[in-house]
Amino acid sequence: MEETVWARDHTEGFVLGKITELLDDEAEVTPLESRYPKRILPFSDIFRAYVEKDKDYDDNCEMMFLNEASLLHNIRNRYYKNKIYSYVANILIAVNPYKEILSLYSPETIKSYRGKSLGEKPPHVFAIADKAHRDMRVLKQSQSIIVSGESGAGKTESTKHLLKFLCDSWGADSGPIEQKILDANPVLEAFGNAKTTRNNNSSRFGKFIEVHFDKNFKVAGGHISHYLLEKSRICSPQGDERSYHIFYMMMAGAPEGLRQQLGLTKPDDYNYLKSACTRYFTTSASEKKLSTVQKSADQSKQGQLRDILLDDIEDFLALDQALSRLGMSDGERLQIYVTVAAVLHLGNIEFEDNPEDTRGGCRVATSKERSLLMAAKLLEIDPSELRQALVARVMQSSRGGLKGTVIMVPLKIYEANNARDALAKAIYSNLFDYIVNRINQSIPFQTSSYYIGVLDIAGFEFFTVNSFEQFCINYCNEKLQQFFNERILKYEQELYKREGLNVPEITFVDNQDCIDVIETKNKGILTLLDEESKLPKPSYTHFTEEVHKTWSKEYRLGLPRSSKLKAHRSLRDDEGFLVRHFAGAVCYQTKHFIDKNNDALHASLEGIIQDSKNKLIQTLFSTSVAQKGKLTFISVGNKFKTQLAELMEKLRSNGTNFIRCVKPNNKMIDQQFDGSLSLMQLKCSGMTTVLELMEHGFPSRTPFADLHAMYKDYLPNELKVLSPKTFCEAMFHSLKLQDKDFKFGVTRVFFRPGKFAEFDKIMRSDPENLKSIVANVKKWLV
Ligand code: AD9
Ligand code: MG
Repeated sequence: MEETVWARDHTEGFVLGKITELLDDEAEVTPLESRYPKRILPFSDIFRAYVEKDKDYDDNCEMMFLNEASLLHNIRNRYYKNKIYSYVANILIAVNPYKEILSLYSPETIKSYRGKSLGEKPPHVFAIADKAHRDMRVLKQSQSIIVSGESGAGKTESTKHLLKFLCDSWGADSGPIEQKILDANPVLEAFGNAKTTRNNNSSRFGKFIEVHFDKNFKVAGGHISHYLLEKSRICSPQGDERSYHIFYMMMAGAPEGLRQQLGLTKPDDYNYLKSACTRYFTTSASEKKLSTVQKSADQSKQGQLRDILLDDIEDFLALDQALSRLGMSDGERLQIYVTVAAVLHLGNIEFEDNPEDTRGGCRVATSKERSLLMAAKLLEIDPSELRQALVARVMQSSRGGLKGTVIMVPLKIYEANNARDALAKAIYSNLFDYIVNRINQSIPFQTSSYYIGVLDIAGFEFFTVNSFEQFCINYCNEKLQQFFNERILKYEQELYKREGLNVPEITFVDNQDCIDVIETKNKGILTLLDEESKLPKPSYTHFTEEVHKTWSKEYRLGLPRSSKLKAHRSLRDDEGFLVRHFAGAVCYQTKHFIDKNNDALHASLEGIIQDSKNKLIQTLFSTSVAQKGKLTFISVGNKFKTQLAELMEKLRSNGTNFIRCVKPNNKMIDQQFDGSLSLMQLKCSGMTTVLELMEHGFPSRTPFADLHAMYKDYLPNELKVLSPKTFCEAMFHSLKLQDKDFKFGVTRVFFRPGKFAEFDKIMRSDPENLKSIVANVKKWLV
């Protein structure tokens, strides 16, 4: 009755308490701290606790009891000691400290991790990078490092540290390849990152960065694949968020002459930036100084001040230099800036009803002529053609005698707005593709033996309203979760079998059925969406009905929840669907699925943009497939599905390392660990399931040879010559370790939770103790 336990708590995750009354299938727990109320909990919310004052563990598997409560406790405990990293076996958990931790990433630290086995030094991203390189050398196999976590959890920062470690440690002697790999980051961030409410530097695209190595395992080149740039942000960033950094950086940091040439004034003057938060715009040196002073001000205001840290002026200079080092000439850089500015001027073109048009068409608002002229000038297209293409579209007539002839259909104001936005999105996203391509060209590899690929892609997402972007990202996370299950859970159980250990099987939920609902060839949601888009009159309600009709018997698919419906009255049953993902159920609103799934511009716009005299614009649209008058459709979902399949194939043929990033609070401040928020993330990332598996299994394992190498120096010469396996048998026998605490497999020793630490402690204990152990070994051998 008096045993201390962890009891579930809504805010802390778990609190320590005593069981004060046992009921049928519940118990009453009285927390140790009186500020928490007594509670009655089912046994599934109560876990055994073993808390040693101030003790924390590098590897969560070393703990006595492996459960979600002790995991959370260890991570929290370490976080407050600035130990943000820990392991669950070979998986690294990284908690975002939201502050700089002294010398955590210094050149000395980098050096100290080079060539060290996992576990020899405190947990670190560097240890994972070093392991990946070692595995690549020893196993002669390319490696992946999968960095996951929700927005703001620290994926991109971890990725940068991994790349820095790899480039610093094995940078090529011959040229500045590694500098280019590192230069790619500020460029990608300028064009693909934005301030959101969750992260001031949020990546709005996914990436897989490959560092290639030659036959001597030195850096030989790099390659970046990118996924799903968020396009809606270009035209309509929400409330307190910003559009992509580059817009503000140019406005703040570009030389006066360039700004005049591009007609750039201040963010508030542009429709695409207006509604967003623009207060980081600093124009003068004195304002800049002010923000520098504020940087070092009161730490408690760190969250707000961090905003000011986004220093657009300095960032622009850094970007320009990075682009230049990546081999882009003055002319090419200018063309890039021109294109960015053109997007903003396009956004300022507004429309008004055209009283002269009897068919209800619109025209460019007279007051916005200047924006039209500026956009056309920068894009080097004919302004009257641009005007025409924005307010009307060409179509092939399907009527009687006119069938097949091309006709002009005037657009209503909202349609013209959509056409303008579609053009702006196409220009910007093609520019992003182009920049990634140019980076890839500048870090080519002639000889690549193997590579280490780092995946930095958004984790599972669910918001109040979820649309096509969330659908794609959650689909991706289903696939990654399946891969994680395969690699970690299945592999672990297969290892026990192979090594002949009798460990009970643990069941985990296979999510193949959920993936099927989304991607099955003929009737998956992605196919249904494409089919809808190809209809003469696509409609999201019809698409939604089709989804329900096709999948209504499948557990993974459901109607949107009624509670959600009430919160968003506009959402009717037939306007959305719910998917039961591995990490929870998400309602998707299908209203914009069809637009968001189509990457094609309407033919008139496509035509004029292809006629541009501007070399860069020509390149951006050189691969277009539009034919005059024909409805075109380029499926975003299908492209992503193909990209994802390629990525999964790479991941499956590589060795794998996982880094799970955790965001400790939503305020983006240091020294605050929100228990239930962090626990949720540990659950979503599969960490609690792994621990459950380990609880019944043997989480620490070491090959006989490694144990022998580790401890032989503690032994007298005559025992050093023992074969690794005999050595281990002799040691374990002499130490009188209990049989249930370890198992001998075919190639290695397996330890029950917490027992490896015990073994290590004895081996490294005082010499007198060791002497008696050695004497025992000798006796056993005789
Ligand atoms: V998103 O899905 O792109 O929105 P990420 O990439 O997971 O997200 P990011 O790496 O951008 O998050 O981290 C967010 C912020 O947390 C950074 O801008 C830093 O201010 C802070 N951070 C993250 N990791 C560290 C760290 N190891 N040390 C110090 C950190 N600060
Ligand atoms: Mg990121």
